[in-house]
Amino acid sequence: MILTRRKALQVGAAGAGGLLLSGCDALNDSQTFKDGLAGVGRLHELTQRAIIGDSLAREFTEADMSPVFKANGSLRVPDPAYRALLAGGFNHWALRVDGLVHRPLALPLSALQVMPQRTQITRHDCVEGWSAIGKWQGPQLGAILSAAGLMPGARYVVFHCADKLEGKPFYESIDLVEASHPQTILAWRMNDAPLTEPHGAPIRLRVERQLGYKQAKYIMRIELRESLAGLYGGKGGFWEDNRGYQWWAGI
Ligand SMILES: Nc1nc2c(c(=O)[nH]1)N[C@H]1C(S)=C(S)[C@@H](COP(=O)(O)O)O[C@H]1N2
Ligand SMILES: [Mo]
Repeated sequence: MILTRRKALQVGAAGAGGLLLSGCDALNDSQTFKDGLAGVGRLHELTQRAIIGDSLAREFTEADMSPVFKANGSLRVPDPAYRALLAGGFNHWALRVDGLVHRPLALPLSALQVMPQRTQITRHDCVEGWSAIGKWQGPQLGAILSAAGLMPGARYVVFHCADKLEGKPFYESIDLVEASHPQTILAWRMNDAPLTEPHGAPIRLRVERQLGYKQAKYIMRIELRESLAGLYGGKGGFWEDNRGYQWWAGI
């Protein structure tokens, strides 16, 4: 289904009203807490999440914004299909939302741009030892998931990206708690200008309570899944599969 402008406005209204209603079933299911308690990373996750609850990441003012925001990881996407979309100003691009949803979506950039927007000035922390404060704008991920309608089995939100690293497709994932957090947005604007290629055009994830490597750039498709097993290396992200980074990257 292609979302029209009118439909996108309805989506926005639905998203603002009841965030992720169908997601609550999955959240209340204690199976999440029975999964993999053995790992230290998991224990850290549960401890930290019990403390942070639904807290907001710190937001800053315009005066705090970094004069230079480093780009990291992929800076350019060689894939010919991506290059054609970029050359066309992403007018022929649509974000696919599929997997365990009642209504698979194909959302053009214009639809994402007319949904209710959130703007936030936050600090990005990369594990490689640098931070930068930038301004991000875009619709809340929760509103988009509400529009797609989560099936009861949906537990993870996977972001499939246009770039490859070391010949492997880049992907990342978060769970429904992070996905429905108010500061979790699909940013198409950075520092008051459309996202540039180095920073992830046409859209990138901002999941503000997590480290830099979770902030997936070049998102082409969002897939709702019950499990991360069987997807690439099975650990939920490129860095998790190939560098041993923790899936839970809470700051
Ligand atoms: N698709 C994709 N997303 C990605 C990466 C990447 O290489 N490819 N690198 C990650 C890392 S490690 C960081 S620190 C941030 C960097 O975002 P920036 O380039 O806007 O600074 O993007 C993250 N998201
Ligand atoms: Mo990073």
